[in-house]
Amino acid sequence: MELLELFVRFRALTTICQSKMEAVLHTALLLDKGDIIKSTPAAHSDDKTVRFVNSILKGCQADLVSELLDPIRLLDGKSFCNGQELFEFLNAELVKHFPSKSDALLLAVALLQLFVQNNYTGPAASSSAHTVLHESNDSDGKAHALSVCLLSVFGQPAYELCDDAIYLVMSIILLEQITEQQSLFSGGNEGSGVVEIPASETPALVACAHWWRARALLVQLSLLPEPSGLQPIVVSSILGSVDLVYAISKELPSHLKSSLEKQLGVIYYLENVKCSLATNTEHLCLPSLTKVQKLTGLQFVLTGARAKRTKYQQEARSGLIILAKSSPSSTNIEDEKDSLSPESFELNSDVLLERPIFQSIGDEPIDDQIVKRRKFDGEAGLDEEKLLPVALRQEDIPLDLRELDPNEQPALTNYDNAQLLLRLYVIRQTSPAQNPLVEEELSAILGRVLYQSGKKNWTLFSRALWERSVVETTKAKTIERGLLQMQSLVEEMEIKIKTRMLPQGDVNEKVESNVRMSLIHQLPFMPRWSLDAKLAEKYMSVGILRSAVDIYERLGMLCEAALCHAAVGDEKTAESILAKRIEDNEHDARALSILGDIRQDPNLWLKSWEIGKYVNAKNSLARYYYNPPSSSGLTKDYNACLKHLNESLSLYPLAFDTWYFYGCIGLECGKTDLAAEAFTRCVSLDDTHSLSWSNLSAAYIEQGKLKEAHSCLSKAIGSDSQNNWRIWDNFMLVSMKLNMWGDVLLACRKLVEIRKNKVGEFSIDLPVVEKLVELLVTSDFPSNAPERLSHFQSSCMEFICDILPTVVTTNSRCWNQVARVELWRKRPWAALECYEKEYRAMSHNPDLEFDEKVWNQTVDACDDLVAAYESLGVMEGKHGEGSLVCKDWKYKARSTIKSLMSRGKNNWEDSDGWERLLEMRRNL
Ligand SMILES: *[C@@H]1O[C@H](CO)[C@@H](O)[C@H](O)[C@H]1NC(C)=O
Ligand SMILES: *[C@@H]1O[C@H](CO)[C@@H](O)[C@H](O)[C@H]1NC(C)=O
Ligand SMILES: *[C@@H]1O[C@H](CO)[C@@H](O)[C@H](O)[C@H]1NC(C)=O
Ligand SMILES: *[C@@H]1O[C@H](CO)[C@@H](O)[C@H](O)[C@H]1NC(C)=O
Ligand SMILES: CC(=O)N[C@H]1CO[C@H](CO)[C@@H](O)[C@@H]1O
Ligand SMILES: CC(=O)N[C@H]1CO[C@H](CO)[C@@H](O)[C@@H]1O
Repeated sequence: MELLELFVRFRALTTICQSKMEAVLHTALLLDKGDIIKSTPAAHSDDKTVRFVNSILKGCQADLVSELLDPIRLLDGKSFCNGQELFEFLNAELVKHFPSKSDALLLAVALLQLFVQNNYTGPAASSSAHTVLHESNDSDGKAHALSVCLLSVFGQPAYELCDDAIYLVMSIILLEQITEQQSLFSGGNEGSGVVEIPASETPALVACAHWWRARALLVQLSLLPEPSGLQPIVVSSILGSVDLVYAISKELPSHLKSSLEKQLGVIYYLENVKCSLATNTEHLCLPSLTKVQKLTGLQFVLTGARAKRTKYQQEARSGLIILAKSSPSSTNIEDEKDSLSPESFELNSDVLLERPIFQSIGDEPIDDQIVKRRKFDGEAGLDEEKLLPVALRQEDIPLDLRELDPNEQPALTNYDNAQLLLRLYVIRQTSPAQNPLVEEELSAILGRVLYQSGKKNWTLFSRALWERSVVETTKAKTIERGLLQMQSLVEEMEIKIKTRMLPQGDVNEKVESNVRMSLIHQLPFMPRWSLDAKLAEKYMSVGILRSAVDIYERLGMLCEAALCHAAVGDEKTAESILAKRIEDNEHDARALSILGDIRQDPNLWLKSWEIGKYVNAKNSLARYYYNPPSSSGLTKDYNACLKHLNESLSLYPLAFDTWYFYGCIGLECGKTDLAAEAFTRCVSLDDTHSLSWSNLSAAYIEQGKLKEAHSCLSKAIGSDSQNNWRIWDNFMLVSMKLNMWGDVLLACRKLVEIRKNKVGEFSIDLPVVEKLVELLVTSDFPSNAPERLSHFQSSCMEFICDILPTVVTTNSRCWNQVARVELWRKRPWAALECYEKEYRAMSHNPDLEFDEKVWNQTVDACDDLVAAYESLGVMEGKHGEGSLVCKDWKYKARSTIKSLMSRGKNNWEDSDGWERLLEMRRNL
């Protein structure tokens, strides 16, 4: 009896350990860290799971896949008519052969990693899926073609020339089974796709499977020309809540829990950013980047520096530098796989790399534009919650960073390098293209990643080199060098030659694949063909059509090749390439739609939508009906346009541009509910888009919701780095309707600031100024000013009395307002100056002698001035008791009238104005 009880207890104990052990193993796998397992005593290497996990971590996924799949001869003697058949077969067979979730998960991971190895990082495994799965020799790669079909989404074919697509399909199917989610391959794409992973109810193993599924779907997305379908939504929801981490960490043994939870948190946030980048929702990244930075303790700052760029350059120029330092505690967590460190190599190879030598740091003025772009408020200190915190002055640089040697900055941890690179991608994706200042910032980031002491990490280093050459191609001076670098990197990564630029791992293929796979799920995927495609794009951008087309044709990217021809006006060739493509593959909805774009033929778009639900076909249709070509005989059709956009958005709601267009049309045709909904979606995708905020407010104004409109406009001006005066104008009008005079004043001031250089005194909104002055002068001027002035009073005074006089010239209504405020401030001498200035400006007008209107106005101004002399002259002057504003006011008034009369004598002696001047002189 006792013995039995003991036995039961023991079993319970071991199963708990088993499940904890499993959580540890899978955490190690997610983190790509073998040492975690070694540090866990319960892990016996004879355990099957431990062995499998270890072989994936060592980069032997190809062996593992062969070991598990070779014996079952999955495709032996099988044939399939279409993708669905293949899917159903795999769906049934895989669960039959791998009923245990744990085994299934390991197989899924191995398959995914093998697919990535074969197409993204290399070197390719020696045996192909064809062999491993025992596909019959005469089937002619049918399984691959059908797999590509399955991976295609909404009419966009997945990249056809990728290797072993069936591995990815199998991996995704297994992961869908373990997580018990509806398969995205099953055709019926009902449901929202949103995945919920409550931390307490989801077993760690299942949470890991969700995580790997997100990774697998991101791989799938990287095979498509544009993000589309439910995949982005599924991935964003899996990687959308940190509960994913807690679901796993709750099962970790206590001695490892906090450290592993933190590391999982780091990769979770990194992958969250990667996901936003991949689904074009990059505006949502900043909070996650901030979290990673807090977790790893990275300190960094962008600041000015003097540097010599090449050894031939004599003088140092000012430039930008990133100072960065990893936290000492996170350096310990990360083990460096010493044995795998690449051989050291020379970075200063003349042609390819030149390392800047920094001289002084932090006392260089930073270009105004950078400061402005970052909306840095000019005050001291450092706002850390920015994509790139900027230190304007040396004293703003945190102490730790100020002490760094700029030419020998310490190695950063891999995660810190990765987060810097992700920031680079986010900045690039959210900034206007070809902006030289942005390129400078990007170069500074890349410089920091490339030039650091210590070992180089293959993934990070090759990525940084690649991005650096991409940046070089955007500058006229370095474009050729950039293209050269890109070419040689493409070659190096493609063919395994011994090279100069990239660190080489061990010659052993497995070890090398392992090194190259590290961090692959934390950085945006860069499949082999995308490097070539990028090079082609660059060739195209500098007008080297032939090279670009050659590359695209070699890559089998025929739509892109056609677009190149179309871009240089050779539509005939473009059409014939596309027509041929459609003939060969009638399911290519994207090709059909692009052909439609070239021919402006609605039927092609309709067909594209019909066969593949290709979203851009709907967008093209909408544009077409919004602005039909005159040859079509059609007129603008709002309803058709809205209907097409509605269908496009129902299918793919993450498309910012489409929502924006939808909303603008809604505003245009008076559908304000629709417009409000559309712009609300826009700002939820990018809450820094001031035009969307402004348009959303326009919809609210139409609906009479002024409060809402006002708060939208506050957001709009908060992120209006372009100084769009219309937004400020709207803000002013709405604030006025709500009697929010502080905001009215703010906007009125801003409008003058923005527009004075263009339109001078017309930047002043007179009725508003008059209203503001009215408000001001009806309050009491406090006796002991300036201390007791309210904010509104002092700001309004500053605006009217200090700013306006620098902008107004002849507008007497405006001068009157200034004078009014000066009087209110008990400064009659200053009020008198206003009339003098006004009159001086008027009387300098050369038209005075020909244009009676000008003459009349000048007489008016003279009248005002004379009246002012009369009423203000005798008041107490600025020097206090005993002094006068203008002692000889009578003399001045007379001579003013006299000089005007002498100028008008020739032309205006009989005019009414002349009479008035005589009258004035008599009255003095
Ligand atoms: C397929 O071809 C290879 C070599 O071409 C041959 O070794 C193998 O036996 C063939 N397999 C089948 C099932 O015919
Ligand atoms: C590169 O970084 C990854 C991730 O931390 C690490 O596993 C790998 O060992 C590093 N490689 C080298 C050569 O340092
Ligand atoms: C499309 O129209 C339907 C019916 O009017 C509406 O329910 C739906 O919300 C609209 N979809 C979008 C994305 O606006
Ligand atoms: C100038 O003012 C007089 C009245 O003071 C008026 O009769 C005349 O039309 C005005 N001339 C112009 C061009 O405005
Ligand atoms: C189409 C393509 O670029 N396929 C590549 C996938 O990756 C392997 C290397 O691992 C290349 O050999 C293939 O050419
Ligand atoms: C009222 C308003 O601000 N409408 C704007 C909405 O956005 C479009 C496109 O940017 C502008 O042209 C409209 O003026």
